[in-house]
Amino acid sequence: MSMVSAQGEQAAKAALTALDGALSREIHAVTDQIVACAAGIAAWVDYPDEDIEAVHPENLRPVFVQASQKLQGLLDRFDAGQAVTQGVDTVIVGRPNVGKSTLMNLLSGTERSIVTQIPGTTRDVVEQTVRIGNLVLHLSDTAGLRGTDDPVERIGVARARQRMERAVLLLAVFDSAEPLTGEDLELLESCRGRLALAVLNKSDCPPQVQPEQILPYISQVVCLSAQSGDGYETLRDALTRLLGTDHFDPSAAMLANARQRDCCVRGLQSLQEAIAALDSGMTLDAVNVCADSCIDALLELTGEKAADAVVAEVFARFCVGK
Ligand SMILES: Nc1nc2c(ncn2[C@@H]2O[C@H](COP(=O)(O)OP(=O)(O)OP(=O)(O)O)[C@@H](O)[C@H]2O)c(=O)[nH]1
Ligand SMILES: [Mg+2]
Repeated sequence: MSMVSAQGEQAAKAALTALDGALSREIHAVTDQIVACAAGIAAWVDYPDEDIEAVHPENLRPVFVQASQKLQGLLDRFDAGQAVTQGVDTVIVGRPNVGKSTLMNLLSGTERSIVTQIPGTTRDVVEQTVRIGNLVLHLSDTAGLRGTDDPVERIGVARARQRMERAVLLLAVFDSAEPLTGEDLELLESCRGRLALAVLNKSDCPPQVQPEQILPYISQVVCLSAQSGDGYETLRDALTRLLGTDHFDPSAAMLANARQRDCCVRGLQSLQEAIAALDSGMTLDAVNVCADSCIDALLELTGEKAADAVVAEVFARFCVGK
């Protein structure tokens, strides 16, 4: 299914890799280590009379820690992989006339949005999927954010705010040829804590805004002229850094979908519980319960121990014979 819905060549490669088994190799490597620990503990605990090698918690801890790091790495890469294969829901926001639609047109390489020097030009949300570097962005160009009495524009502004709420990535545009306004500061406030990139547009004009004014709110700031395209590469590089796709390696092991991600999250949680159990001096029995649930989650991930729910979902989503 990932192959079918893959967008772009990187995406196709990433989807192929998932089928190719890089992921399964990585998960097996982790699983094998945890299984070895669990078996060692079980044998030692269950057969006290036999001559079985003692299990020392200090030997288990580094194995669990290393396994957690591997799973965490997979989870981090999943987010970058999503940006490459599925695309990122992105909204272009800013007060009227800062150049949002000009930016939309630059990124899409077409005259997708209407551009005029009249503030309040864009009202409807204009959508376009674009490719920037190895990223796919689902862009929405929106009405300029401001209070207005114009009933049509008000609807546009309300739609812009809605889009902003649900977007994954915000491209916050500012007119660097004018000092920041109250509307700009309001926007900056609402970008706090969000995945956001600030574009100081109109860099072809003498600057009235410095990146330092933006940085307390948004950590990535790019100076650009949407009109001339100057600064496009800087924007592209900042975006790939922000979304973690700058060193994205399509041949590396990658979780392919939300179900696999969920298994990985559960596996990681169980490992963290196992480490906490070790650290608080709980019995090895307790540690083994955590190790077992980690193994279950990872086997479910690779499909070796498909829970009934998974089987049901597979039959529900794919055209396979029962
Ligand atoms: N000098 C200069 N002018 C620009 C640049 N980008 C946009 N403009 C001009 O700024 C004006 C507004 O551009 P738009 O792209 O329509 O701005 P907007 O943010 O979409 O405006 P609304 O839709 O009204 O919210 C137009 O006259 C553009 O030609 C730039 O990089 N440099
Ligand atoms: Mg516009």
